[in-house]
Amino acid sequence: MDRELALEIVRVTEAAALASAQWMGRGVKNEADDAATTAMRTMFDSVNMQGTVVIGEGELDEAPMLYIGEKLGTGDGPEVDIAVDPLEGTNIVAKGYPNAMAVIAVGDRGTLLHAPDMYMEKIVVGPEAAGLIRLTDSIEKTMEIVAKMKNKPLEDVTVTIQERSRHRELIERVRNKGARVNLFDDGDVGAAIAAAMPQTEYDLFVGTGGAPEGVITAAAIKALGGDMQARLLPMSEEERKRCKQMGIDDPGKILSLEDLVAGDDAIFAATGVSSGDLLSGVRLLSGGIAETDSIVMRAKTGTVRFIKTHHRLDQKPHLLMAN
Ligand code: VTB
Ligand code: MG
Ligand code: MG
Repeated sequence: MDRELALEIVRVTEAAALASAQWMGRGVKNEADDAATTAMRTMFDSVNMQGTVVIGEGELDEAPMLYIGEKLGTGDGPEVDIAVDPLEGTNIVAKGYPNAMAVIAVGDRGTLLHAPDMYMEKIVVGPEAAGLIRLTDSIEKTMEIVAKMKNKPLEDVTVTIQERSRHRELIERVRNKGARVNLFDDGDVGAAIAAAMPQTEYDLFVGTGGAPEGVITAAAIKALGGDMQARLLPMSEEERKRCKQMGIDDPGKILSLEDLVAGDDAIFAATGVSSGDLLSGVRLLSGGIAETDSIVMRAKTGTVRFIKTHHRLDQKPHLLMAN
């Protein structure tokens, strides 16, 4: 993959974020998702690559664009796998809540796990505790490891968990151990990455969320030098069959960061739609100017860029499909 590809990919997440932000707080999620997906699909056409969607909006028969197997890019340039979530947090945007982003992960052909759309257990830490965490360890043991490696008392350790009834016991155990809990409603990609970044006050991410989101998250964790383990959670015979179809023979396997994203290179890009732990959302300023905050990182070099961009919306009419 060329260095330039990372910056090209940010233009794509920016376009998706700008388009979906028009739908912020309007109470309708499909329109917000469609706007993000259409803008992302349109922008991909100009990117110099031979891309194939491995994680997208669904199968060919259920999604009109960004479906699994769809070819993206100019047809020139590197052969890459693409994982997208054009609007990570559709409910969030509909309700006007924080933490929504447009996200993309790119890897060399064959490096991204073809994760089916089902639940996945995940644990994520930053570089300090890399190589030391196990999904199968108790949460108490994991917190002790993180506290020691980050050189802080256990009561200062902050654990990020999605607020769901399935996490009730987990949350209780973190509190009983004396650590702090950072709950969020939706959007576990941003929440998990924030827990692995040195610039935030969060130390550990645990819980069950989407499997596609897990693979996208892993690309970022690789670039940050953090660590992640995961396990698919098929809940039915149909979901187990789906794993087999996607080439996953043992769905119960503990997946390492390398299993999720193989090799030494991957690109992750995200643009905030509504403000969250990782990024600020799209600001619609006066005079037809919009400002976006994005993050783009590349595993090969470990470079992390925060990009603030001013957009003249009157000169980008193709991105404004909302009204
Ligand atoms: C998860 C999480 C996502 O939706 O998939 C979640 O990975 C779905 O969980 O970030 P529930 O079924 O409990 O709602 C998100 O939060 C948003 O897509
Ligand atoms: Mg989505
Ligand atoms: Mg999502």
